[in-house]
Amino acid sequence: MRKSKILFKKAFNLIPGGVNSPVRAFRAVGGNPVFIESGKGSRIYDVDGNSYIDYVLSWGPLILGHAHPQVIKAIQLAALKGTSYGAPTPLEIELAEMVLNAYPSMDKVRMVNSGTEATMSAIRVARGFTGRDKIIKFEGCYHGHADGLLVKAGSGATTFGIPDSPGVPKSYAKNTITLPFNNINAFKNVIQNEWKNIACVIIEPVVGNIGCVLPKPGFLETLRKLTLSYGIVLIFDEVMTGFRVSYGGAQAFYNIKPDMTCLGKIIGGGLPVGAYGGKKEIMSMVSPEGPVYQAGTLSGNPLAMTAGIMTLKILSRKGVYEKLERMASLLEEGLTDAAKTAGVKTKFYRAGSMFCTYFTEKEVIDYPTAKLSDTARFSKFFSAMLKRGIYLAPSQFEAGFLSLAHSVKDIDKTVKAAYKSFLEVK
Ligand code: KE4
Repeated sequence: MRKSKILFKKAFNLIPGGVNSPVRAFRAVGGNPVFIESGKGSRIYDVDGNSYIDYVLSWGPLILGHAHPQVIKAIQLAALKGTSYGAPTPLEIELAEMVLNAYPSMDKVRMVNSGTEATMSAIRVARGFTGRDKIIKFEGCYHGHADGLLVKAGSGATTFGIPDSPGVPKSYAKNTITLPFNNINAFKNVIQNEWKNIACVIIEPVVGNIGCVLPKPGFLETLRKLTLSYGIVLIFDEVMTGFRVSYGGAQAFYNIKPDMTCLGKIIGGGLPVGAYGGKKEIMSMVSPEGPVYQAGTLSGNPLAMTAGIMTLKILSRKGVYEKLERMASLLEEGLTDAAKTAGVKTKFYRAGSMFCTYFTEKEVIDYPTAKLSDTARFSKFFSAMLKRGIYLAPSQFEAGFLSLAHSVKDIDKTVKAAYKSFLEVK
């Protein structure tokens, strides 16, 4: 880890915390981050020549694995023609058609450059469409870093939000109501008084930002029913679950039709893309068609569109999600058995090929129960696995991901490393 250490020291003097996104700094698990030189298939290679089986996959986008030859080739050919025009291209139509075909709840979709931009814009459109100011989010759900979303549950009956980060004005936070995930009564209590002020509810249908927390049966369905009856826009933040838990995302997986959907990660095939879309009566509010402003220099840029189109083309092939399901269930069985045999109490949750191993013996159904997990033990496990060439998400409260490039051999190596690592942290 010598070169990584030197690079981290240097980076620290130039970039806040030495990283361009906080979770990469390994603060939650201790030690120094490894600096990556390259990736290929299921593996990444650090600057010191170590190789790792990668379960982070750039936090979800690389569902085909690193440097997929057809994606790389497509990007190379597109780049030879130019990188960005700031003018419409046929590629944007092609990706929009693929997304709308996969998400029938959406009539129209706008490309942006990140998941944050997608959720921030979707909320503005929902406010413009309803003329209402308040939004509801759920504890533990992360929707990017727009001010109104960095808000935690406030005290008091209507749980007015309080800023979850310095720099977020109280005036912004007070328009965000944060409720407990999987608690439909808390939701009912708030909307019966507040509904006429609430523009939208935004939710991660499977919460990947506290690990992997599944919706209780009926929770999403009741949210859908109640938001419909009160004219509240239901936004599914599928930045992580879109094209991940199934080709049609969590909304297909759970058969729920939201009013708006946010996407990102996988639809960019490893390049920066976000997207938001929904019913035509809502999306007709978006400039220049409607009065709600939203724009972006590189939105829909040809390289990102090309990478996304090729990625979705490969994902739409027969048998792809069945293969991901087989590998994910093999990993689930292996890790669960390894922990049990080693005598370590864990809970494993999975939705398609996103998953999380919590170091706890209690069911994890929301943020408070996730926070009961033993993060110190997770950190030791993380380091023990890294030492054995397995690269997990450097936080107990992040999801892990599989790609089409992960082999049975990779899973086997991972399970063997996990057994030894569980023994080590026992
Ligand atoms: P970006 O702005 O990072 O592209 O997307 C924000 C976002 C929105 N919605 C959901 C459900 C998300 O998971 C994310 C981003 N996810 C994190 C991982 N937990 C990205 C990793 C990071 O912040 O570095």
